[in-house]
Amino acid sequence: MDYGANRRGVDMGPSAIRYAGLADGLEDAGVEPIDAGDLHIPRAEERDPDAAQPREGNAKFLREVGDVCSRLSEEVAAAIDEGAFPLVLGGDHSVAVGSMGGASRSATLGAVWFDAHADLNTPESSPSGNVHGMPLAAALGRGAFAEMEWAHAPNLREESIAYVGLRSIDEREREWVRDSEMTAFTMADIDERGITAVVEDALDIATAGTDGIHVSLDLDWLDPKAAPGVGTPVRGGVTYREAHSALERVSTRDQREDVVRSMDVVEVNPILDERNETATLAADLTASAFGKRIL
Ligand code: Z70
Ligand code: MN
Ligand code: MN
Ligand code: MN
Repeated sequence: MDYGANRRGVDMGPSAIRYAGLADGLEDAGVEPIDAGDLHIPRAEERDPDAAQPREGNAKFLREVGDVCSRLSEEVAAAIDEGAFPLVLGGDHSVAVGSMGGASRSATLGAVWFDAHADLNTPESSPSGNVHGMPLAAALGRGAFAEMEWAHAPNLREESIAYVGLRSIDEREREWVRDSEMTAFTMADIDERGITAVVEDALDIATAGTDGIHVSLDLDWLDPKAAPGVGTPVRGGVTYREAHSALERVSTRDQREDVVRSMDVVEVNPILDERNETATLAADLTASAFGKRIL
């Protein structure tokens, strides 16, 4: 879906990631992929034109996002119940509310948030009205989200959320991240300590005292040179190699401790991409996260 994004086109992300060879990459990782297809999501134009206007504070298409996330949450919870691993392809990052809602239904959940952005705006604080800048606030039930049944994931533990690679943050978000129990590893931390140490710390934080973790990969986490096909590129992101290394750490930890419950891969925008390279990178990074290795 693209209801939560500021640019049209991320709704085509899943097609592009599939086309780029996601299933083959997962098989190379030793996984047997089952494509559960797409949720039916009416195009924005088919919706009430008023939905594109900010409402409920400053949030566009909020009811539409809520409807998708409710349905996604059911699918994710059902997949886990069946013993499968839910991998959610966005779409814009607001789908993560559904992923985390479903994954935390019968377990306490931590999260590792690979993203340039904090995604902690509320409808009240959002400068843009784009819900993809709000999924963590929604899942934590902050601000206006407290009243929204579809949003709040009660078993998501704030103290078990770690950002990795944060570098673009709004003024209110900065205060809230500082005051929160979450841990933020910024690009400065990665420069100082290296990607491996930072990701290991993030995994320690997310796994301590939880039943499992959600891994959320926003492709704008990477430097725009490596991932040009995103709606909100921010200079100074992680490199192709750092990203692979990070997701390899995730799979190594999961192979050892079986802690990863769910994952989403979001914000690939094929319209803005160059020769599908961002979608290809998304597929390759996902394969790394599931254990694909060079040798
Ligand atoms: C800004 C906002 C954003 C993408 C999150 C940016 C939000 N903080 N953009 N992820 N791709 O509008 O809330
Ligand atoms: Mn994001
Ligand atoms: Mn982002
Ligand atoms: Mn596992």
